[in-house]
Amino acid sequence: TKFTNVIVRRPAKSMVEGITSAPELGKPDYELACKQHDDYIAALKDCGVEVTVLPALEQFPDSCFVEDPAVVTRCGAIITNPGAASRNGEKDEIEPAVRQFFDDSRVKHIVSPGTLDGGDVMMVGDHFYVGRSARTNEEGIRQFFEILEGWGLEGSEVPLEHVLHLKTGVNYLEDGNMLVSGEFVTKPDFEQYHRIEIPEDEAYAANCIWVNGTVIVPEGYPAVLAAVQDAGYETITVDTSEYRKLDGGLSCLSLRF
Ligand code: CIR
Repeated sequence: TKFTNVIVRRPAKSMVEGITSAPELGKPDYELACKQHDDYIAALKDCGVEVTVLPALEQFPDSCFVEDPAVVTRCGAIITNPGAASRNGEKDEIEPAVRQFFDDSRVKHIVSPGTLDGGDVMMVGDHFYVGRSARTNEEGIRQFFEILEGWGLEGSEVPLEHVLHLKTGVNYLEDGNMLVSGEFVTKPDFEQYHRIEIPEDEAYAANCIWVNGTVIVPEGYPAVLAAVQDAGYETITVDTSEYRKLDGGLSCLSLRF
């Protein structure tokens, strides 16, 4: 795998109204979130990708989490049907951006009653693991696999118990290495990989991203940083504290392809 392009979207001031399961962390600070977003873009550029920066969308408080309304593969793009009502319209906003990179014939859609969030999709080569979650339903997964098969790719379903999205707790770092936390430590689906187990008190940092040999790690998780470096990766840390307040991590903030 090698990524050439990344799409991100600037956070909106309305992000303070974004969906969260952790209101006790407080509301995000918009100014700080913008600074962290700048740092995120800089880190991606350091990994040698071209970054397309889309403008903020005030009408969608969670729209900086561009990973959810689309899944981009080496064969084509899938515009999803996001499972949260307040986020569903983000699909129409991401589509024109994705179309800049793909011909019409290579852009497909998940349609109702199927729902799917890109945060539930983890790419491992030509295999795509899809979490069945509160956001991603059986019909959404069925449509997703049908599209993949049309491109000669394949997928398998992973039932989720505790996490919002699949990639909340498991992320592939290429080279057979996978970061796993919580329920993913013991799932048979991932037994075949070299699993780097994350301590519970650093579970948030299971959401790291591999970008062309470098792994971007959230700032403030020393055990995870050391484990990733021990696995042989160059690392860059980026503070994502304001996105964490909305259950968002590093992967959620970009589409990488
Ligand atoms: C949401 O609940 O949809 C947002 N507040 C967070 C989305 C995180 N996205 C992701 O894990 N891919």
